[in-house]
Amino acid sequence: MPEAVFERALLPEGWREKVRIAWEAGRIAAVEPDFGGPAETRIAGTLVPGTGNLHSHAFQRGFAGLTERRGQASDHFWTWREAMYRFAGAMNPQRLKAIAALAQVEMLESGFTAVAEFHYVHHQPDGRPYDDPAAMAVAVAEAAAETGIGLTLLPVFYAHGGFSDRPAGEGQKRFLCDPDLFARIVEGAKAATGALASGRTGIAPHSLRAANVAELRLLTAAHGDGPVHIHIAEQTAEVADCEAATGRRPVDYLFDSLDVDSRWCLIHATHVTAGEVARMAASGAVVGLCPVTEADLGDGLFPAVDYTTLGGRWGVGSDSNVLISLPQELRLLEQGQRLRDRARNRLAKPPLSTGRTLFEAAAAGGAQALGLPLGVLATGASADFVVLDDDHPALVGRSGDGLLDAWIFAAAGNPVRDVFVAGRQVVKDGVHVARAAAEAAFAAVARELAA
Ligand code: NGQ
Ligand code: ZN
Repeated sequence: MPEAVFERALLPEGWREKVRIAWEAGRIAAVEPDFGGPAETRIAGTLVPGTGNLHSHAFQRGFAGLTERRGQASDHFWTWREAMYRFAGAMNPQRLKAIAALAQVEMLESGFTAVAEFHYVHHQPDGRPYDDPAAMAVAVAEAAAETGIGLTLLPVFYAHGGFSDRPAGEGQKRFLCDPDLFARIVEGAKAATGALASGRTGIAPHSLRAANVAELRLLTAAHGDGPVHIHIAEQTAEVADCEAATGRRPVDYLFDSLDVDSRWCLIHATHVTAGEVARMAASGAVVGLCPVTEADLGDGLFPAVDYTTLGGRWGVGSDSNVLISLPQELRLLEQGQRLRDRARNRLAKPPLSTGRTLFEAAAAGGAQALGLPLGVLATGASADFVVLDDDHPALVGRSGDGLLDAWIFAAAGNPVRDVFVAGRQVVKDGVHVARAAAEAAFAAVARELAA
């Protein structure tokens, strides 16, 4: 059985030293702090659990930075979406695999050990399914097999262009499914993730705009286990459309229509009333916050102080992958609340520091949202390890919670040194073992798309 003694580790009970961890078949078999015996492998640095990235559209990594010009008097989410649709039109399985692999390499190097891929570009450019209707989903799983990242694959159900079953637009035809075609894509995704060391399949009705309540009921019943993710209340226009169509705001409408429980992950949930905040917090669902993308797209600020005060669960996602970084997501989440409130340490739960509070909440919420046993260093959990180099200039001289604070709030470089997923080392000395190959494949696609 492989084992290692880590100099220091964040266990469920807190910081411990000389922690022996043994693992078997990808799962932690034993955790023993204050280990005094001999050890073949001693790993210096500070061990923390792997965090699940609960929301990604991998292909969007390929157009990061391409929408930073104002094309008209007012630029906003919906104009960005038009540009994003044009980019999506150029995807095929081979390009998607290359882009997803680089995105996953960057996720792993930043401290994420698994990703929930909210996957909706299913069909050929003219809207016809590929011979294997799951070909695009399989491409994401093939990237994960190469990078070693844990993968919760979430095939997206997309049927309408807006509330009241408005017809889908031209730019959306690659996304569209009826429930039968969708079920075939889910089957393909299950086969592909079943072959991974850390894999899972769930479902993702895209939004209340793209899936109606009857479809939501059908899908959640037909795919009776595994995570259910949905985009909700990200933009004020979406809230207004929902109110016009249903008489209710999106989160209230969802909760009035379905039994929203811990299977659910509500992506963004930016525009919510106090009543909606309380309903979400009481439900056991995870709110999927994507602060880097939400800032980039001008979405608005989630009321995280109110929500966490009520015990609401949350995690973070890199979403548009405009910039992939676990610490940046956590930092921006906290900083948004500080800017609004003109106060500091808004999300801390003393005596824990802000960094520790953020890190542990995102690790727990990410694991729940992905439906994978990560985010904790305990027997039975996935052997997902992130080792911080505490000799790095950003961390040197810090200890305990101070290491997490320095990593999240004050590190210019990247102090993540080693990363293991399901017991397999994928990042060594800060660099993914397949980075060179992933960069080369990505560069070929990026040049092709720019030509
Ligand atoms: C998406 N992304 O599906 O990629 C969405 C935009 C939509 C973000 N919201 C499209 N970040 O919501 O209709
Ligand atoms: Zn999204």
